[in-house]
Amino acid sequence: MKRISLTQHLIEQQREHNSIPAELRLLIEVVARACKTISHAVGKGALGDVLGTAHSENIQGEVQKKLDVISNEILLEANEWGGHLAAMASEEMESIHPIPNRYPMGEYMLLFDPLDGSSNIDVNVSIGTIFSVLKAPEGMRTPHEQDFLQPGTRQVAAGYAVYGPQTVLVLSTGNGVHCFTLDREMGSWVLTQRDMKIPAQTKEYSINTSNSRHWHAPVKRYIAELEEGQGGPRGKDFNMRWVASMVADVHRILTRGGIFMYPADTREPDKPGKLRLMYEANPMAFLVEQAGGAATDGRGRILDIQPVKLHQRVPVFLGSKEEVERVTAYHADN
Ligand code: AHM
Ligand code: MG
Repeated sequence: MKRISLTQHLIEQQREHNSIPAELRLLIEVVARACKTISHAVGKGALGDVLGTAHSENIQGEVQKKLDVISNEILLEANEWGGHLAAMASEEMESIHPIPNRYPMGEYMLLFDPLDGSSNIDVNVSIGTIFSVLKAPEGMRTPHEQDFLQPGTRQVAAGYAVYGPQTVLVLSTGNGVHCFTLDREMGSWVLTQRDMKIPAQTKEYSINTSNSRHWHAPVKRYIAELEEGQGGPRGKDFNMRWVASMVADVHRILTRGGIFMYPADTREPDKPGKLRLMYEANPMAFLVEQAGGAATDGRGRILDIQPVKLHQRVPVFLGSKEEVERVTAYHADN
């Protein structure tokens, strides 16, 4: 098999589609390099003294794990000096991180969840990094949070890495979704799947059912129908999978289909769901749509949402198109 590296793939995409300017390619390669470093740190586990909590809280009031903090630092340091970015924003930082003025300022802005699936770190279950790339607004001099508040349709690239049995990087620059596997001996990303596609139909769903008593009626109805299986209105049996790392659940869906849901519920009306729009839902929605799937907040397309704040949360329904459309239609009925 001819091995195609990440660099070669990006250059070829640029030639074919003219969609990846050199600066963007550099940015993606730096993010990929940082993911390699994070993968290495994750892989050391107890031997690297990277497990456990960091005795600090992030902006969402969640206790940070040591690896959350380490991964955030790795991404910041890797991306600061290259000259391709104007600012960064992260799940782990309350405010945006403008590029220090000792470095040249670029035209892109990077958002990330440095280590998604934090509850799985200490138990050796797949975790990952999610990222989203936006362009800085025309004429921007000093970056502010406001400059990041662009709908997901404006993303120029998005991707995630999964640190699992294999370390993979899944990426889109708007011309399909492509998967790279880290060759641990060579230290390089090798293209292992071109054009990932999500089948429109599925028999697999993914939701944290421990919250079921709090769900709103449309979600209760949808899940009840799936659970009824062959004898119910859907006329077929469904299987359920919940890793509790969005990266791993989405990766399964990109590989073999399925629907992933993290709905809003009745508990806290001011907190619509758990996942964050700008660095979790938007990049995943971009990838899922690029792979032929759909992503909504139960009402409309996630990528069309005009963000109002950096750390805002959003209900998420994504994956196989027919299922996402069905649960979204149930919301409209309500
Ligand atoms: P995190 O970014 O703090 O790790 O939280 C996001 C994660 C998602 O990866 C996952 O889908 C979800 O939280 C799991 O939530 P739950 O604890 O309800 O299973
Ligand atoms: Mg996360």
